[in-house]
Amino acid sequence: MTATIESIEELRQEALAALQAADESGLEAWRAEWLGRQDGRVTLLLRSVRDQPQEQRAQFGAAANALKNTLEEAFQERQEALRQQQLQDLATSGAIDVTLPGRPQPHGRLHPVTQTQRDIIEVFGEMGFRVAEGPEVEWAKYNFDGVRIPEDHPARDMWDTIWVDKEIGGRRDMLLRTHTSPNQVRVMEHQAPPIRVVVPGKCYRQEATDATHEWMLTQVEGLAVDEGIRMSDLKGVLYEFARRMFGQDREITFHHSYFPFVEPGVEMAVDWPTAEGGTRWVEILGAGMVHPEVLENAGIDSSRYTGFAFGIGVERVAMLRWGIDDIRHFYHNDLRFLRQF
Ligand code: YSA
Repeated sequence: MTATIESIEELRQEALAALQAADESGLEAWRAEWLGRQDGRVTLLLRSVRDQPQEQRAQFGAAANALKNTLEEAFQERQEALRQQQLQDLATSGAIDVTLPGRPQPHGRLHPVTQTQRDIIEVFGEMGFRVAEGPEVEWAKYNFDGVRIPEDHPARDMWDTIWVDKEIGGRRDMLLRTHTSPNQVRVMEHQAPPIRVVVPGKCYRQEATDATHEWMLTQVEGLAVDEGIRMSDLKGVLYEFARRMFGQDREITFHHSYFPFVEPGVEMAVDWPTAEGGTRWVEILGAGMVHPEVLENAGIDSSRYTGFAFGIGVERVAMLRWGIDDIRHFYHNDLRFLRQF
């Protein structure tokens, strides 16, 4: 039977009445019957537009489309009304108490070492240092040779290295980086002076752990290379960093130290009040003036440029900030500890 304009109105009434009568389980069947893509009654109606006499086609088509839109909207409304009704029923039957406050969602937070790493980067960022990153699995060429620790040199024993047991190109010289200093070379290979950069990241050493040593540690490497950079620039920058990190009252000391990639080399330590009322020094970083050979290894003219570099131990800084007496707390994943920060 060919539908007429009048029959469209009848269809509308029939469909809406059926929708009102449908419950949760009848809804889908209603949708299939009326709006189904293949043979829904409205779909068939739309398809029959072409069978209409030419002069009625436009009007018929518009009416059929309007019917489709009306039914789609009505369907959405009915679905929502049934959902509300269902909630209402649950509430009145006592199955749920809608007046109870919602359950709070637990919030995560940043790990104290991550917080400290970010704060360190921010302090240096304000002093003009940008951030770079490098790989945790590193080549010996960068971790050692590039910073003047050649093979068989006793300085390789400064850190017990975790090597990757894989031969590449006839050599086994891939390792978990022992420090962030290989990034000095990586940065200088790609950037000409002036350079001001900090490189954060995890490092790994075969360490016996104790209250101040972990086998996985976080460092923030710093490097500045330019014309006329001097030791006093290094001290000024590190003093400013310590003041911003620990406040005015914390005491800082520098003492001489040896690293093959600097000359001269220093370590910086911060005072730690002991239980007996005294203080002791906790070393937080190694630093120095970049050795000219390190500059030359990376293709920088050491007769023109000088630089300073440092490697800060992030866990140690976090310990000093918050008075944490044992580094091992950081990686035990005890929420009672981690929630305090
Ligand atoms: C020195 C001179 C430079 O021009 C640049 C960087 C450096 C630092 C050098 N690469 C280095 O790694 N020195 S270090 O072995 O003395 O470590 C630096 C800092 O990392 C230490 O002061 C300490 O704060 C931290 N650290 C070292 N071993 C650690 C550790 N923190 C926790 N656990 C360990 N096992």
